[in-house]
Amino acid sequence: MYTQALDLPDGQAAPAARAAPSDSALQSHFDAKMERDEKVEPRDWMPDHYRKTLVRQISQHAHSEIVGMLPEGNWISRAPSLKRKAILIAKVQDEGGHGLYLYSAAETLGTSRDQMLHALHTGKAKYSSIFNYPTLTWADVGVIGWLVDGAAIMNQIPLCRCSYGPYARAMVRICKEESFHQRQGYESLLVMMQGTDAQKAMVQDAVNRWWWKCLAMFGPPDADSPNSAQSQRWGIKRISNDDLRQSFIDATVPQAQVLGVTLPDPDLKWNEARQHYDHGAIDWDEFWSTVNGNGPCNKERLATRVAAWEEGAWVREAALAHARKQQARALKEAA
Ligand code: FAQ
Repeated sequence: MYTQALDLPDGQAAPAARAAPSDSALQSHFDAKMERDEKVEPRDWMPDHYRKTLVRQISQHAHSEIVGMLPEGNWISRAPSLKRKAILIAKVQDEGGHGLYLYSAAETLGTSRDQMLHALHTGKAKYSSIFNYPTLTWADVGVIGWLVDGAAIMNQIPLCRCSYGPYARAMVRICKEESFHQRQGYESLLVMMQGTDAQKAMVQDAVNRWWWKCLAMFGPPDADSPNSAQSQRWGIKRISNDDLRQSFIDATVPQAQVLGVTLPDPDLKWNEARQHYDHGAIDWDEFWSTVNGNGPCNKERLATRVAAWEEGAWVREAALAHARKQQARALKEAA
């Protein structure tokens, strides 16, 4: 019978403490696995730096999903119809679910959810720059779906092939849902663009405000991206920040044409030789200022998350008390 028990047939002594594989043997085993492009699973040995990089990226990603609920959440009570309200509630709820899968994936690396949330609430952890901008009109909700979710999908499809199994598997489901989010945003803009001049102007204004911020979402240029090279060697990131940004621009320009909006970049032009669109310069000073806490909504976003955590304390306490009662009852019944 198959067993994982450690007992041995009678009379057979346990082998004298088998020598633990040396760090260099473990490293070679890990390197060979990377070479074969195999998945790393939670119980596998991994270098500390690989583990730390994953915890950093996955927890930042989880925080982005949770903080990302806020800009659109502001519009749930103001959605223009019951249909749009139902869609928006479902979308915001999906983002919350993505955060939870991602916290779970990060927990498999030995960092607790409390530790990750503490880092977020004390301003030590990063989350995507994009969620520090305000949603001024209803058109912003459509543009977030079209452009922010569109950029997120472009960045996240390659993460379905990430070398770390739990992250890769979480991303498969997340990408399916993000793809619905992108389409609903685009569809709501298509409807607005068939409306009044004021509605069309509202969409154009939202595109003007979000376009450059979405390009910055992909992270700094490759030459200024300290983590990219190692993350690509480890198969965590499969495609570089600049290449993903370029793919996003190339995919989005024709969509903007169908929609009938202008992307706010006078230097955006098809380059026949490169077979890509050239584009203007991104304001990286503004990006870093936002990443470092000085964007228009950083303080508001963090304060909202901290308040939600504090106001939810009674729910966590009640759930724990209930679990303890159930455990005590089960023990009593078993006695
Ligand atoms: N914002 O060396 P790199 C979504 C930081 S989810 C803030 O290039 P890396 C769904 C970076 O952390 C959106 N910080 O870093 C949704 C690093 O700092 P650190 C989030 C940024 O990790 C839609 C430093 O700059 N998606 O939208 C940003 O190799 C609608 C140097 O950069 C993910 O998190 C930024 N934009 O590449 C929800 C995807 N970019 O940590 C609601 C997973 C860079 O060394 C509504 N993450 N930084 O202190 C990734 O793919 C990568 O982590 C990158 C950055 C590409 C974001």
